[in-house]
Parts: sequence; structure tokens; C-alpha cells
Amino acid sequence: MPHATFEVFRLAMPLVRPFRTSKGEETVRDVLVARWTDADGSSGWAESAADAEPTYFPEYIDSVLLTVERVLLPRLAGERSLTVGRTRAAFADAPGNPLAKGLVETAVLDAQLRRADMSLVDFLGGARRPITVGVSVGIPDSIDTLVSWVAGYLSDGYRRVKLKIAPGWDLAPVRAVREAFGDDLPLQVDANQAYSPADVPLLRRLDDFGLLLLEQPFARHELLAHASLAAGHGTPVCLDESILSLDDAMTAIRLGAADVINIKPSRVGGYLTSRQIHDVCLANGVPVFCGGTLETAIGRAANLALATLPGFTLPGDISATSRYYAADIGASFELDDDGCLIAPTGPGCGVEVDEAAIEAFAVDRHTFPVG
Ligand code: NPG
Repeated sequence: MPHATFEVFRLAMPLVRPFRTSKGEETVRDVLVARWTDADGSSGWAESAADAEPTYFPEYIDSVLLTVERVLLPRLAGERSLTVGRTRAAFADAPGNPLAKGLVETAVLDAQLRRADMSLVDFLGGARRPITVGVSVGIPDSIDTLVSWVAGYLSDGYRRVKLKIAPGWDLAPVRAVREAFGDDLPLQVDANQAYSPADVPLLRRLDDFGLLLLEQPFARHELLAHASLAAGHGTPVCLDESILSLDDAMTAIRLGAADVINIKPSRVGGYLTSRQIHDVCLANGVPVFCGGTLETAIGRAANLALATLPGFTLPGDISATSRYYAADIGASFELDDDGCLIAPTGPGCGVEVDEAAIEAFAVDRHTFPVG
């Protein structure tokens, strides 16, 4: 008899607006969510940042599914009353694969917390405070469209804007947004690895625009190039795709490659590692913000819980539901009058998952018995 079940649902969630970055365009979010169910029937949910192809991260949807089935779940066979700590210990001898590990670990954690009637906010040790959030604006077809999108987001109540940049779409859009909305708008840019170290003179010109940060200009392995850019003390340099683990974060900090770190829980293997990275950053005076990958309600709720920790001093890439989806798989998140979102404080991530909506969006599913 299996003592637990792990179900993975692949959802096709139509986006309200196409999301284009230097890596490509999405009009429908292709996303994995998963449910862990214990023998006693208690269950928990998790969401993966994996994409259909290895674009932003080395892992991708099919590789996550294979790793979960062949590598991770067999390591949990025979475990009773599974906790997140035991799950991590069981995975410790398998290197890498943070997205796959994060999916299982987070679902087990959510089940554990729901069983114990404890919220993720309280488990992580966060403060019950409103979270200032921002909006990440994809690359449109023209500057005019960009300015009208940003105007719309500001009237929706967002207090911080992140622009996606790419070679040929950098100085002009930033200048246009500064001219339209003024120097006081908290503004940052994200290159998603699109530049090479030879582009430093161009990137230096962004220093004139008073940006909060420049995110991941170079390829993820280019820590030394990021360090040398950061040493110029211009726009603060933020790392995202370079950070797949606690070790990566510690190395980046030691090298001076990151003035800021974007913590995406799924990318680093879940919420325990995210908290460790947060703690190391806080101890070293490196501000962090919570990254996003167009999450559904499940991932968004858990990310908001993480962002209640004190080192999250910069607004996160966690927007209201309506910025992403006309219909979601859990209750909608709405901005308050101060441009903030509130982390749910119900058990686990606090989202009551709408199973009918999961059924409606599912294009593929797998049920793995564990035992
Ligand atoms: O609000 O969730 C959001 C989007 C934030 O820009 C954002 N995410 O490069 O950080 C990124 C980007 C992303 C989206 C990365 C989807 C990977 C997948």
C-alpha cells in the first residue's frame, strides 16, 4: 500500500497580456502545480517556476517530472508522517535539481503546516505586515504602448515598476518612462542575461536614470563580470538566474557580485533554502526582494509569506491576480490603497485551492504513489 500520493498537474493559464522578455514571449502560462497527500488524507500544494523549455533555468517541466518520479519520490518511500526537514534530508545526497526538489518539499511543507494548523508566515517567522509589491512590465511593440501600460499599472496602484530590457530595448524605454512619470517613480530593469561583459559602457549609461537596480545583465555563470560591474558603484547589481542555491548566494556575496539578490523560492529549491538565503543576505547587508514567475494563487500566496521576513526591504515581483489572470485557481489577491498585498494567514500557504479550476486548466496530469 502506498502511504502517500504526489499528483502533478500541468496547467495552461491564459495571461491577460502577453509577457515578453529578452528570452521570449508567453501568452499562456504553462505551469506545474502539485499536491502531496499523506496516508491520513492531509494534503498540501506547491507550484513550480519550471518552463516548458530550459530558458531561464537549466531545469524545465519534463526534467522536473522525471526527476520527481525517478530520483526524489523513491527517496521518500517508507517515510511516515513526512515533514519538510525529513524531505530535505532524504534529498540531500542527490545534487542540484532545485526546481524539482522545491516542488516536492513545498507540497510536503504545506501539508505539514495544514495538519498542524500553522501558517507559512508563522512557520517562517515573518511579521504579519502588508507587503509592498511592484509590477514587472514585459517588452511591448512600441514605446507608446510601454508608456500606456505603465500608466495603467500606476493607476492600478503599483508603487514600483520593473522594465524588461534587451539589446536594442534599453536606454530609450527607460528614458521614456522617466520622462513620462518623473524621477521619483521607483524604477528598476531586468535584462534576463541578455548582455555580455563587452556591453558595460552601454549599461553604465543606465546610471543616469536613478534606477533601484539592474537585474541579471550577464549570463548566469558570469559572477566575475557582475562583480566588476558592481565594483563601479553605479546602479546596484541584482542577481536572479545566477542564484540556484545557498552556496551560489554566499559565493556571489563573497565576490561582491550582488548588491541585491532576487529570491525566487522555486528556483532555489523551496522556502527553507529561501529563508537561509534571506538570513545570509540580511547578515551581510544585502537587500533582497521576492521574485516571481507569473504565479497562480498557490505560488503567489507562499511568496507573499516569504516576503514578510525583515530582509525583504525592496518591493517584490508579486502583483495582484488581475495583472496576470482573468481567472485563477484560488481566491484573487487585490492591492490595498498603499500598493500592498497581504499574505494569507490560514494554515499552510493559506490558499483554498479551487479543484474545479485545476480541472478546467489542466492539460496533463500524473499521479505518483509514494511508498
Ligand atoms: O510578476 O511574476 C511576475 C513576473 C516577474 O519579471 C518577472 N519574472 O525574469 O524574473 C523574471 C520573470 C520570469 C517570468 C522568469 C516567468 C521566468 C518565468
